[in-house]
Amino acid sequence: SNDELVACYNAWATRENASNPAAELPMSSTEFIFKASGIKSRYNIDKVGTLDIDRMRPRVRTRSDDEPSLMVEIGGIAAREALANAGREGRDVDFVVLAASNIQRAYPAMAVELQAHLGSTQGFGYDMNVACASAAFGIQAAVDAVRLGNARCALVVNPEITSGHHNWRNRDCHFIFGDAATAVVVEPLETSTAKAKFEVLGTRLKTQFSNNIRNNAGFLNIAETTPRAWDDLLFQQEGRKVFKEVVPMVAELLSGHLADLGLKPEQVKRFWLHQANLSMNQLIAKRILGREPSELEAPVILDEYANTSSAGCVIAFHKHHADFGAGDIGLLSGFGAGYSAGSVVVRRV
Ligand code: CO8
Repeated sequence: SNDELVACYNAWATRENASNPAAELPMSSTEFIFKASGIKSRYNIDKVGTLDIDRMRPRVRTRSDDEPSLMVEIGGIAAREALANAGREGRDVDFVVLAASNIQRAYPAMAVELQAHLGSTQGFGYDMNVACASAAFGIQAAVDAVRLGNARCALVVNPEITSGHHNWRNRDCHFIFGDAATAVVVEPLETSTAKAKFEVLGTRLKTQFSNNIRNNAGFLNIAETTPRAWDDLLFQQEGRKVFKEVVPMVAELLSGHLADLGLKPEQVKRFWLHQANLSMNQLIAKRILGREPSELEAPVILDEYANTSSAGCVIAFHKHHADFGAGDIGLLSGFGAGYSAGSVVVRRV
């Protein structure tokens, strides 16, 4: 909860200030967090380590090379649930895209490990990192592969262990992220055995370079001539600038995509938007619709989950699609670092 997180941060900041009064670290507050972001709580892969003021990061057990990786383990749980909903099993999968904000290791690809973990012996897999837009980018790759006949049962998995690359000692953003994993199955409509089918009417992606969300961790760190500070290897952002620049970019992308598909915004029953900030989501939906969105039109899951990076829009879809009837149209969108943004327009079959 916000209270637990704030208590931990404030205890740490108080101790730092006592040992170095010049530090003047400001205190965090539960009220600010909810007012500025709409977040009330988040899930965390290891709450104990994250709330330990001597550590303030999760404890992830170092696994042997023979054990499933953590990303594969949590991605596998989401994948199995998605496959069950689609009436499929792991062995049916012939394309795995593992798309997330940070990948646990360089190689072998996590997607290839996941493919084996699920019992698939056919096809191929690869990893992809497009930050918070990773789900939308992964879905486009899956849709294209299925459309071209390169895959018959594609799986897009987003294991987002954001707690491992987050700076829990930065008061301005320590509350933003949560951990989660999501998965989506993409197949040709004719052969799909899913109970609830959604036809993909179109996908559209956009990127535009910005340094306002950045993480400098990478394979060249060890070779760099000037070692980087520990917090330079974690998530960092200019939150205000992100807010101001990403809202118009995403609203324009989504409006343009709908127009090119011959759809009016009012024909869209639901916008499953990336869950980063409540007012950001409301503003994007308002720009597209030309009025305030209702809670049903742009559902929010961020209060419980916080920003789970690419998983957020898929969680919103997962929790808010059961009331769709045949012909109802929805739009899923992820956006974030890069900048990057994606739009996936679907119709319930
Ligand atoms: N408690 C109390 N006060 C605070 C706190 C706090 N915790 N934090 C800041 N304040 C204070 C500030 O000091 C400031 O005080 P003053 O006015 O006196 O200077 C005041 O509150 C306002 O601060 P801000 O201007 O920073 O506050 P905002 O209203 O802008 O809200 C947000 C901050 C919530 C961060 C907001 O700007 C926001 O949500 N922006 C959009 C961010 C966003 O969408 N980022 C996307 C990143 S995610 C992504 O792309 C994927 C990356 C990979 C994910 C993996 C992560 C580990």
